[in-house]
Amino acid sequence: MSGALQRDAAEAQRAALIADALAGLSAPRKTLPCKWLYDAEGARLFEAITRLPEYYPTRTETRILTEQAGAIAEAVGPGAAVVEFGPGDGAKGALLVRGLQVPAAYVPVDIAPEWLEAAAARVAEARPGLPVLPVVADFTQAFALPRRLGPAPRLGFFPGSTIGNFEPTEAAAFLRRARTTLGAGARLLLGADLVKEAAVLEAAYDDAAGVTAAFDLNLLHRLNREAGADFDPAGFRHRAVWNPALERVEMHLVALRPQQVRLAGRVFRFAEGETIHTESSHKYRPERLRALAAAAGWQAERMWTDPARLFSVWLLHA
Ligand code: AVJ
Repeated sequence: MSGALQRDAAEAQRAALIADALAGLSAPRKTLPCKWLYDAEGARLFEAITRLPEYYPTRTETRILTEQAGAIAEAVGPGAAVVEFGPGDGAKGALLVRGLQVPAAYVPVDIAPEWLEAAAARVAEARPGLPVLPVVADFTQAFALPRRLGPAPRLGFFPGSTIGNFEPTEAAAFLRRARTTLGAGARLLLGADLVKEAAVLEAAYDDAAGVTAAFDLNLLHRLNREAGADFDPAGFRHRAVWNPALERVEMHLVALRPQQVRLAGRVFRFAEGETIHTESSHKYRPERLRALAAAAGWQAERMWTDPARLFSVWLLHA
């Protein structure tokens, strides 16, 4: 991108952050969309989270993808065009295409072009000669696949339990759109974290080393940096709580004392103990995941899990 275009994109992003913050902090129960957790510092902290002893999802899913690589390849068959929604650093995409039987292409899809390059390079290295066709798009909206894919059977890939960040109705909408994007006869390999003991879940989102707390509190630093707010991050603490009725872990920033914060010419008041809800991570019982998929036009073909049944990897077909 040219310098001017990059500045326009950054300015549009700042305006969207301010609009979301004004709306979220005006709500009766204060909230902020979790996507704003992932600036450069947030992405660095999330990467550190994936290596924490308490945070089991990344290593468990990687273990399932590694140990079941043969079964996955067999179920998918040869010649698949792999379309990954939000490839991150490409580590899981590389793991997948390395195990598949002669994949036709790898298509990483992300709104941030700088992330796509890293993922594309990593997968190209894992499978030399495989066509890699990055697409810059917001995968929560409709987008077109590259024409060059031709009639190769599509395999969508959405690992990491990122689906858990969506509200259930948004998750169903995403799955329906993915089905439309991938087309008739497509498959989808989907990672979903499973419901388990509250203590295990809460520790995974509130680790002893405080990395997740720093990740959550970075949102206030970001609002100060990019939206001109005057949060005192020391006036808040991170809390992770399992909500058994909604089967999700919620992250909140809790005000430690009454305080007020200025943002874009407005003043927001916090009572002691009042929270900003910053992220939800939904966990899925297998029967609920199957029902969610079915409501969006997908049939469950296979489900793989680990011996402790912490995490699930699904192969769905349209
Ligand atoms: C990136 C959505 C998979 O919900 O487990 C981890 C984000 N937040 N710790 C998750 C997250 C705090 C993560 N996902």
